[in-house]
Amino acid sequence: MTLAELARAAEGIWAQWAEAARNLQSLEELEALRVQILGRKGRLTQLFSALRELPPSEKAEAGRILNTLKERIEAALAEKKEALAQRERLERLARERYDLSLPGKWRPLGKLHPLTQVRLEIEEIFLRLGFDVATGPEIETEYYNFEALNIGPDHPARDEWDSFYLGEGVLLRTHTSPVQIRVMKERKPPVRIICPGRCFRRDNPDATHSPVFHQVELLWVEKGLTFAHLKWVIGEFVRAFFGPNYEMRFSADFFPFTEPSAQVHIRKKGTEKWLEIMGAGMVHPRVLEEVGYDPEEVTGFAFGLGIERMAMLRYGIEDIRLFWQNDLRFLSQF
Ligand code: FA5
Repeated sequence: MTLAELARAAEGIWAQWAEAARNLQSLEELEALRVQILGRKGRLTQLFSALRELPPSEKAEAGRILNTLKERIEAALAEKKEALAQRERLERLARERYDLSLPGKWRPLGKLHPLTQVRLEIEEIFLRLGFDVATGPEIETEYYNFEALNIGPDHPARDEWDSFYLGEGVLLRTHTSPVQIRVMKERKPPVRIICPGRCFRRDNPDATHSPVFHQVELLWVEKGLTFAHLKWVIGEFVRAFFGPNYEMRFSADFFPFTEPSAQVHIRKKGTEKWLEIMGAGMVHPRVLEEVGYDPEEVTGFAFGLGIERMAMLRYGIEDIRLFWQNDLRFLSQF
């Protein structure tokens, strides 16, 4: 081969590259072309082998031609490679594009039952006032549910029709007051507790009565407590729970385990109707004696409020049965 032939062959290779490069569609095709020209048996590689046949005087010039060609082709290859890669990237992005107009998947979010929310809120208010939360069993004995609370055997509340009896002397507790007795028997004064829990009565279900309902009991026993302390605690609680737009009123009531006893009513300022929210009173001396406290030493007060009643007042719910129907249209509003 002569130098002139070699130079022509080199031009032919460039022409082949330029022609093929115009029609390249993919990185695979580009790689195949690279192998054809620069591979171990490629056209340019073979031309480098042909150098040997040239006379020494022409070798330098021939080498320069071939190296220049090799550099041009390599540079052009790299440029083409980048262009093809970019095109493929854009095509893939177009194919995999997210459709932002598609509606999202709706997953319903669980929430606490409104009665649980109200209970937790009541607990929080009393924890801030320095009360502990105590609990007791839902299955009680007549002793804790009635006797220790000064409710004699002939008291109407002991009638079978009011309570669910499970056996002789054993019943579902009708109020949370038995927890008072259990706690006082275990601790020495001062005692400052609240006891939230479920209660059971043979009440016919109607808009304001359910055979299963919840109460929060409060008990504070310490030296020197008076009815004024009771009023202060209840006032603080009503303000914290209902806000400043409600006012409260006490009226006389009777419970065998408190003396004196009171009912607490509240109403929205500017409205007519008072609603009873709890029974309350100073712990009866006989109850204090029953648990081993000295009524000359310490006094105490207690109240029991209905959680359903509080929730109904707060949210304007007219029928207590809504709490138990598990209708999501109702529950999801809270
Ligand atoms: C009691 O149960 C007393 N243990 C409260 C008490 C505690 C007084 C400590 C003094 C000292 P009463 O039966 O009134 O009292 O019930 C208290 C509250 O429980 C009522 O105001 C009412 O909100 C709620 N309640 C009673 N029965 C039902 C019922 N069937 N359904 C829903 N709530 C009820």
